[in-house]
Amino acid sequence: MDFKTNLAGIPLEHPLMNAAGTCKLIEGPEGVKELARSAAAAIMVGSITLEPRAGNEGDIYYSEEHFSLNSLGLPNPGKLYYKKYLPEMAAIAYDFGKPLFVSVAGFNPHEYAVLAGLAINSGADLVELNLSCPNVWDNGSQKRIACFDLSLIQEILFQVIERVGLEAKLAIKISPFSDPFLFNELAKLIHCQNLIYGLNVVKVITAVNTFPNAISFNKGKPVITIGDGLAGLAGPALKPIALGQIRQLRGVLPESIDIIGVGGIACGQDVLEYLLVGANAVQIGTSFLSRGAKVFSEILAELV
Ligand code: RRO
Repeated sequence: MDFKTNLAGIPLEHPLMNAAGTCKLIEGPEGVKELARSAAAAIMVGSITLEPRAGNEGDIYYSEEHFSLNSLGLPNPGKLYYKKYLPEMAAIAYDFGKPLFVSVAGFNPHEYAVLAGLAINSGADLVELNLSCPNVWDNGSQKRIACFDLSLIQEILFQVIERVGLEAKLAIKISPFSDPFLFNELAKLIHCQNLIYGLNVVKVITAVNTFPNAISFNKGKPVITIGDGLAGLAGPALKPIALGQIRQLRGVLPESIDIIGVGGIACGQDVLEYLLVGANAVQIGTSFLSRGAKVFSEILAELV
């Protein structure tokens, strides 16, 4: 059976790839090589930030049968590292005939623009603007999650386009929206941008990032030890939420904007459900972390 697909015109052998935040666990070009050798159809690197970040300290990842929680805090070696190694990563992906995608996370619109420019100049086929990291804490207060502030999204897109031009393939990754009206507002923003520039500026939406600020206890103590125990929820519990998000997005977006589904995919049936609600491709996070790179061939075999 043929599961060929494409994202923003980039052909993919099938819809499966890793979610952002998973490649960097195997650091650098070696991580990309492992994914290149796996059955994943594309390779996602990042999220990357301007400055190197050690990430949060303490118990920052927890996983059980029904969900995972994380408060990693954007650990990554920063812009200078990626300036040196991204071209090599892109070359590895190219050698294996796979596209390289890069997820970027700024702390303001200028940083998104600089990082998107770095990714494109280093050979990335697509830049995923991570507008939805829930886990950045500063002196006990949480940084605003960008996707909930539509004027901030607008400014980020404006500065990114100024930097990378209209040819660059841009995706945005959002958190789950519990207010259904927000989908209309996001679609309107995207529509206005398209009118201004005369083409699809955002070519792909990745839905969804982890559900922010979940908490779970073990023996009376939060399993995550930073941010009062609050952390991003992923895994099987996120799947029905993510499927609903994609169905709603598909209802308000033009067909020309593609959707990557992500949340709790663990088997071929899960992928089919994502395709049924309108996803063009899917990303695998929690299952990749627990099962390793063989997860792509296992799920692909079930799908076929
Ligand atoms: O690094 C993280 O804590 C993190 C990120 Br950047 C993200 O986008 N989503 C998430 O659940 N964790």
